[in-house]
Amino acid sequence: MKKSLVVITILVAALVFIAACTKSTTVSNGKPIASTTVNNLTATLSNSSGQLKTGDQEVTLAFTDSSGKNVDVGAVSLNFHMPAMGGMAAMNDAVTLTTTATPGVYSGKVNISMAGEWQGQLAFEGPAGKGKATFSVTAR
Ligand SMILES: [Cu+2]
Repeated sequence: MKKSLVVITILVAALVFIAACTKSTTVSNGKPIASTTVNNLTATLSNSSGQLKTGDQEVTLAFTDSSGKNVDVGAVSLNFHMPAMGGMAAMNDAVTLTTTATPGVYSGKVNISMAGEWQGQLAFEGPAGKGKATFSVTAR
């Protein structure tokens, strides 16, 4: 009786562990915030809500070809730029991007300093060549 309880406890612990592992390694693209075409690829920015907000947050940036397959683009940079307006200086909030287990899918962290319209300035260089694009996103 005692022994079977221990076995069950270990089994449950193992299942929880597997679930936790699966969750962290599975790339969840969430809901799209914005997407843009770069060369022959589509770059999609997403997060859990599909909405860029102010403050610290995590986003996912994924590159796909016309068939929807993830494409590794090598080194990527994404900066959110807001031009100067009125008495406010231009603002730049760069996204810190890291690769994930899935080539072509990048995990990003950014601190959006204010609500309003931002220009996403995207660039990459690597196995898929060189690409550059800008797209607009409204942070709420
Ligand atoms: Cu601003």
